[in-house]
Amino acid sequence: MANIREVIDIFNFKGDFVDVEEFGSGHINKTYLVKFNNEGSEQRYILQQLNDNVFKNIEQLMKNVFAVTSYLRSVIKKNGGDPDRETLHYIHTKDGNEFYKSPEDNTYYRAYIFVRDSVSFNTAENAEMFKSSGEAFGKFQRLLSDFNAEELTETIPHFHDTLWRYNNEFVPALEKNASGRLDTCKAEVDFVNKYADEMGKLTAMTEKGELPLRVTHNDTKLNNVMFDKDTNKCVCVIDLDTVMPGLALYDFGDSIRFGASTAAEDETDLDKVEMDLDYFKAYAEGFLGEAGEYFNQAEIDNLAFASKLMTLECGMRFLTDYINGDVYFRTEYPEHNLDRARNQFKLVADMDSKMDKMEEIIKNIQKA
Ligand code: ADP
Ligand code: GN1
Ligand code: MG
Repeated sequence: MANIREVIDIFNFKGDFVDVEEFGSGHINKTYLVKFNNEGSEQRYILQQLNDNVFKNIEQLMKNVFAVTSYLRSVIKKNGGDPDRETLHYIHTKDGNEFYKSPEDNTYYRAYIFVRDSVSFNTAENAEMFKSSGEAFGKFQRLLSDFNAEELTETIPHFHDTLWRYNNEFVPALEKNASGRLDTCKAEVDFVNKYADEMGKLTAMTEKGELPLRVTHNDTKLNNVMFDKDTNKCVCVIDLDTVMPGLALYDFGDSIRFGASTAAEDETDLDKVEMDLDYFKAYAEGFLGEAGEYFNQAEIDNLAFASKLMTLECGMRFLTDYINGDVYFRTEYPEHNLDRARNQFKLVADMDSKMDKMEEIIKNIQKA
């Protein structure tokens, strides 16, 4: 890793450097909070070392995020919003580049302004707050509805193609057993195998033209949206690395997976892990209130199923990474990925038992 102070000097931050610390709880990039003093007032920035094991083409990824943020800025401005606060504002390097590649070790860095007076959360404090995140991700999708998807490169191909991940990542991981851990997670592997028949449902419907491809965020967990620190209303959707053509259902489902759970994603007391139907309802109201008018009936009918599928997929990805020896997600201890997988599978089982109720909730929102 390059020296972080030297990296900070590469970017066009304003004022005098004060402090830098590691920040946030993302599983992919390495994030720093950087403080500057600009003529007596504190200016905060976010500096990130990009994960080039996960993102194979950083140049294209940065083109994507710049294309999306500059489009969003112009739409937000046209609608009378505040583009400086409602979308990410990237800081170029002093040489005018969009990112910095360290010649020492080929690591990649980028920077943006810390969204003013905002905070992110790993759990929503109440249903109202979670509803606000539904509005934010629904609005994000609505604002991008006329964005030309052909401008975007797929940063991670097959990102939410659950069956593809099963056949091309999960099954090969079992065969290779690179970490030698397979013996320790037999029950979890059986759990995934039991669901193999359901994994291809949404991709098959997409191929048949029943579900339209849209420009979607694809990583809609609660800590990828910033809330106003005083009002607890969402101000800005962040973490745009996976904005690609996808299904509205992926964005909905992934939010439910993370934010409608009664516990954190890595809670090990599984009795605490459940799908909260009030949170499910609140998010659905927020999301559909903003973007629902664009959705066809097949999309609406699969919102509950997609929540389960995204949870299953994420659990399968954690388990795959555990078996591969923790090479993808950041982990804090050796069994972290296994604990995350168990947690997600508990949630899948709970969603299965609540599927009728979840579908009923969606029907009632549609009727209202
Ligand atoms: P990762 O891909 O690792 O999840 P993120 O882009 O989501 O990285 O950033 C990690 C965390 O850093 C976020 O959850 C959020 O708390 C914080 N963060 C990122 N960008 C900003 C920003 N522009 N303003 C304020 N906080 C930010
Ligand atoms: C990762 O980057 P972050 O922490 O917001 C992952 C998501 C997973 C999520 C699970 C690029 O999201 O797909 O759903 O962890 N992002 C990538 O918490 O793989
Ligand atoms: Mg993130």
